[in-house]
Amino acid sequence: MKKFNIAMIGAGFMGKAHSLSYAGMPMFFWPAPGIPYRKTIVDVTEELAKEAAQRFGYENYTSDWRKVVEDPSIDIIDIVTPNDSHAEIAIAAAKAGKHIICEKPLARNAEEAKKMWDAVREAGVKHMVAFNYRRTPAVALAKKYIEEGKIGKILNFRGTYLQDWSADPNSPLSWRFQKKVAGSGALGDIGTHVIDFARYLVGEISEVMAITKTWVPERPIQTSGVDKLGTIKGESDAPKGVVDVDDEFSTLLKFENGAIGSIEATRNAWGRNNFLTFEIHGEKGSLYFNYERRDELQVCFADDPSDSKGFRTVYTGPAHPYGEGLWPIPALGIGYGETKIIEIYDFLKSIVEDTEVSPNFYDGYRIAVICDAILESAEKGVWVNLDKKLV
Ligand code: SOE
Repeated sequence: MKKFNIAMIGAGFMGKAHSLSYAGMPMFFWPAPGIPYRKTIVDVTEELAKEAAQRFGYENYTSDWRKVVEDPSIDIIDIVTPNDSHAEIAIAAAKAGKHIICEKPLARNAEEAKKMWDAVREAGVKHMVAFNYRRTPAVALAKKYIEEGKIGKILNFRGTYLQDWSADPNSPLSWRFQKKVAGSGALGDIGTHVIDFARYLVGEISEVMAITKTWVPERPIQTSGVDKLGTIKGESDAPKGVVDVDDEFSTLLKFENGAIGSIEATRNAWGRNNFLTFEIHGEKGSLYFNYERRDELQVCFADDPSDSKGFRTVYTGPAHPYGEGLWPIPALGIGYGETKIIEIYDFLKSIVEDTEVSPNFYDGYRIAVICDAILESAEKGVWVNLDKKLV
């Protein structure tokens, strides 16, 4: 069984999630496609990197990502840093011949994402962008039903991603509220997960018509570099800095295959936590998913008997996608960690079997084009056609 030496660049929330997935993947999926070995972790200082190595189980640590990218013993570079460093690290890693998994969104804009996609293509390395939610078994089951024709031709996709961690104006001005680091706000951070669902389940988006809003124009400046996702509040009299990204967006969609739809995302919706949903209507049925009830796919089929027609719940388990590796009884409970474990399983499989994995840097680039178009549409108040936006 091939051993893969992993170097993780970054050690925050996603560093934790990805480290867990390397440790857990062979425990779930056996025989594993390969054994991930946690070789080196990088954080901003040697002290933090040392602590991260201890906590997340890496053999080595450093604060110099360039040294790691050049290390011939490393097979996979895992990028879990804020968005403004994704391109520089990924392009260097591709040039050094490393396979790359990069957190979402791939880049701050389409131009940057295109350079990353060009770099991995030229280098011939495997690449993945970590839109993990499509690997929730219930979402993969929706995809299977759609491919089997169970809901027929798709008419409509309605997606939401609602959170509330930034609804409090004292949630500090982390990098997620700064355009130069994040690229955009709720759009890039969470809206991209729904855009990934839309492309995965329905098909390519052809036009968007959007609106964006920034509800909290200034926030307390964050004194430490660590992003606590609003769980630690700034003092209300602390110096404030400007938020120059969207807090919320809504967009109408037209798909190339004729379907229509909408996506909305906000981090200012009190009471919503990880309210990532889609409802899809087809000519022969409907599907509904909400990540807050992630073991469940709601289905309604037009040819169900009329006296029992209506949404019913399928609890995912061994009979469903990835069921062979997960828990032996439906509804034992899929978590965020499992979606990340499945992600790493599929990524290593693609390397071992030399196949294309999705979502990859091409998908990340197409999603970045859609994000740019959403921002342009909101600014100009017009429909924006995506074909003309490919860079
Ligand atoms: C913050 O909104 C965030 O951590 C996103 O960045 C993740 O992608 C999402 O899955 C959870 O929420």
